[in-house]
Amino acid sequence: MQSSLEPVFEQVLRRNPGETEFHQAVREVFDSLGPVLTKNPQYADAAVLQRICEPERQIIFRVPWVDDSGHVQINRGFRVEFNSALGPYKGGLRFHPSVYLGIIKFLGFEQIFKNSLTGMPIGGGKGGSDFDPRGKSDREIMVFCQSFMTELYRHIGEYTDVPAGDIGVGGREIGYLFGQYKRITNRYESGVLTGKGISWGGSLVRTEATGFGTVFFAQHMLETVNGGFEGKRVVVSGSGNVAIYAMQKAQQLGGHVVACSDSSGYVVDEAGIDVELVRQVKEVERARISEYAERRPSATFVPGGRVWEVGAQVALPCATQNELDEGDARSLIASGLVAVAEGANMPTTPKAIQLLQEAGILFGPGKAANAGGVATSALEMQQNASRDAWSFEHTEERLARIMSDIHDRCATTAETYGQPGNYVAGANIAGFTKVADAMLALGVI
Ligand code: NDP
Ligand code: 2IT
Repeated sequence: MQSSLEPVFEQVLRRNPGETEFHQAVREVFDSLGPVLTKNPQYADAAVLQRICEPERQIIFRVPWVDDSGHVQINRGFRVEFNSALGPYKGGLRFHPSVYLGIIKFLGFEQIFKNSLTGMPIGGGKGGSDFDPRGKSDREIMVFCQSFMTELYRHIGEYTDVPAGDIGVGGREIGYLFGQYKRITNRYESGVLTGKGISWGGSLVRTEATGFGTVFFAQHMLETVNGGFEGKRVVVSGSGNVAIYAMQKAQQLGGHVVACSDSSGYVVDEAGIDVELVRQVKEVERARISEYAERRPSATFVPGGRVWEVGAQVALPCATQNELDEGDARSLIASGLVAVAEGANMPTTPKAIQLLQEAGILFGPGKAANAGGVATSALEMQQNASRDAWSFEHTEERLARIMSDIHDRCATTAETYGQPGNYVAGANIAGFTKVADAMLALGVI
C-alpha cells in the first residue's frame, strides 16, 4: 500500500475494530489505489477515501419471530447503506448464521465498486441477518421474512435503497419480503426489490445472471490467451444459485465441469456434473450435496474435503468468502490451472491471489466477475420503471454486453496504469474513479 494511504487505513482499523472481513476488503482496494491518488490529488484533498470507507448509514435491528414449536426467537437484522453517489443503494441480503456487521460491511464496500463497474446508475449497500434458514419450515421462513421487513420497509424504496438476494435469500424469500412490503406500504412498488418472480415484476435471466456473467467474464479472460472454455476442465465451489448457473453456462460453452460442493463437502463426477440433478437436490429439495452422489453412479462424495484438490484448468469459486486459500492455489496451479473467476464475493484469500498472479494465472476478482447479478437487477429495475418485460434472449444479450464491457474496462484501466493483465488493479481503479468523481461533483456530503 502506498505510504500516503496508510494513515487512512489505520483509521479504518481503529474505527471498525474486529471487523476482519471489512478490513480485508478495504486493504485490497487501497493496495490498488496508490497510482490513482498520485495522478489525482483532488481525491485526497476532498478526503474521498475517508468518506468512502464510512457508510452513509448503518441500520441494526431486532427481528423477533415465533418458531413452529411456539418459541420466540430473536435474530439481528442489518442494512448498511454505504454509498449513494451513483444511484440508490443497491445490494443483496444475506441470511446465514455467520453474519455480523463486519461481513455486511465488507459486502457493502465491495458492492460500491462492483455497481460502479456495471455502468448502471446504482449505489452500494448490503444487508442481512444471522438467521439460519437451514432446516427451517416454509412457515418459519415466511414469518422471519415478514418480521425482517416490518422494520426494513421504512428504510428502503425504489429511489432510496433496493435490496435483492445473496446467500440464503432466493426467490422464495424475496417473495415473502415483497409481500410484506406491499402490505405495509399499500403500494405495488415493484422496483423496491429485485430477484422477484416473473409473474410479479421479476426479470428473465436474473436467476441465472450471476453465474452466467461469471462465465462470460472468464470466457473473455481466456480469449486473451488461448481460446475459451471449450474442452477445459472446470471446478466450481458451492452448489447454490451462483454455482448452478455458472456450471450450466460453462457446459454450454464446452467446458467439462467435474466437481462442485456445499459446506459439508464436495462431489466429483468425471462423467461431467449433471447440473439439473444438482438443482433438483439443492434448490428444489433443499437437501445436501451428498444426495447427488447417492443418485449418480459416476459421482463420489468427499465429506469435509476441499473441492480444489480435484484439480482444474478453470476454477470458479461460487460459495463464500475466503474459501480458496494459499494451499488451494498451490494445488490448483500444480494441476494446470489457467484461470480463476470469482462468482462469490472475496472467495480468494489475499495470499492466494498473490500466488495466482505471480504464477501468471488469469484472475478475475468478484467485483468484476460476479457483477452480472447486480447488473441484471438494474435491468429488472429498468423494466419495472417502464412497466415492461423483456424476452430472455434480449436480456441475456444485454448481460453479455455488460460483462464484455466490464472485462474491457478492467483490462484497459490496468494497462493505462502500467499493470497489463492485472484485473484486480483494473477493477479497483475503474470502479473507484467513477464513484470518486461523482462524490467530488456532489460536494462534501
Ligand atoms: P446460495 O445460498 O444460493 O448458495 C451458497 C452456496 O455456498 C451453498 O452451496 C452453500 O452451501 C455454500 N456456502 C455458503 N456459506 C458457506 C460457508 N460458510 N462455507 C462453505 N460453503 C458455504 O448463495 P449464492 O449462490 O447466491 O451466493 C454465493 C456467493 O455468490 C456469495 O459469496 C454471494 O455473496 C455471491 N454473489 C451472489 C450473487 C447473487 O446474485 N445471488 C451476486 C453476486 C455475488 P450450504 O448449502 O451447505 O450452505
Ligand atoms: O453480491 C451481489 O452483487 C448480490 N448479491 C446481488 C445484488 C443485487 O442487488 O442484485
